[in-house]
Amino acid sequence: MQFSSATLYDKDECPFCWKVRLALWFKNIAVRHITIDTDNKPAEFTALSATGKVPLLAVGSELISESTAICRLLEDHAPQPALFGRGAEQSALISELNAYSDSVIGPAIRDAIFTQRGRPPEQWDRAAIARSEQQWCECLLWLEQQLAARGAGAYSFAGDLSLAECALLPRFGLAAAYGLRQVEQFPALRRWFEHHRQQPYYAATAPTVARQPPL
Ligand SMILES: N[C@@H](CCC(=O)N[C@@H](CS)C(=O)NCC(=O)O)C(=O)O
Repeated sequence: MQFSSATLYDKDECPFCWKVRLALWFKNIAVRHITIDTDNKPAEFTALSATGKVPLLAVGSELISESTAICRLLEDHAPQPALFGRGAEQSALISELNAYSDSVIGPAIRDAIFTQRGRPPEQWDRAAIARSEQQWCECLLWLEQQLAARGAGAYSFAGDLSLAECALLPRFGLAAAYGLRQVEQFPALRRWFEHHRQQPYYAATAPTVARQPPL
C-alpha cells in the first residue's frame, strides 16, 4: 500500500477523525487531507464512502472507513510505535478504552457540544448541557480509577502511549472546549490531560476550537 498518495477525508471537529490524525502523527505518516462538510457532502465523497461518515481513508484502490479500522491499518503498515499494545492483556485494555471512548463518552458529551456549536448562548439547551455534565462526570470517575490503577504519575492508560490516548484525548479536548471542565476534580486525569495538551502532537492535530481552551 502506498501511503504517500493516501487521502484522509477528514473533518476538523470530528473526534473520530482527530483519533486518526493522532495515529498518523505518531506513525509519522503524511497523507493528503480533504475536509468534508458532513451537512453538505460532496458527490466525490458520497461516491467513495459506504457509510457516508468521516473519517474515510483512500489508499491505492482501498477505501477504509471506521476510525479504529483505519488505525489498525496504520499499525500494520508502520508497527512502531505500537498503538494497539503488547500482549493480550494490554491489547484488551486498549480496545476496551477505545470502545468506551467511542460508544460511552461520545454520546455522554455530544448534546452539550451540539447545542452550543454555532449558536449564541441564549439559544443553548441548558438542560442538555446539565445532562452532559452529569454523564461526563460519571465517565471521568471510571477513567480516573483506570488511570490511578496504573500508578501515581501515569501519562498513559495502557503501557506506552496507545490508541487509548488517540481516542480519549479528542474527547477531553472537545469537552474542555465546550465548557465541560469537570476534569479539574480528578487529579490523575487532570495531570494526564495537561501533560498531553502541552505536547506537539496535540497542537498539530487539534481542531481550531480545542487549541487553547481553558481547563
Ligand atoms: N464509528 C465511526 C463513527 C464516525 C462518525 O460518526 N463520523 C461523523 C462525524 S464525527 C459523521 O461522519 N457524521 C456524518 C453522518 O453520519 O452523516 C468511526 O469510528 O469512524
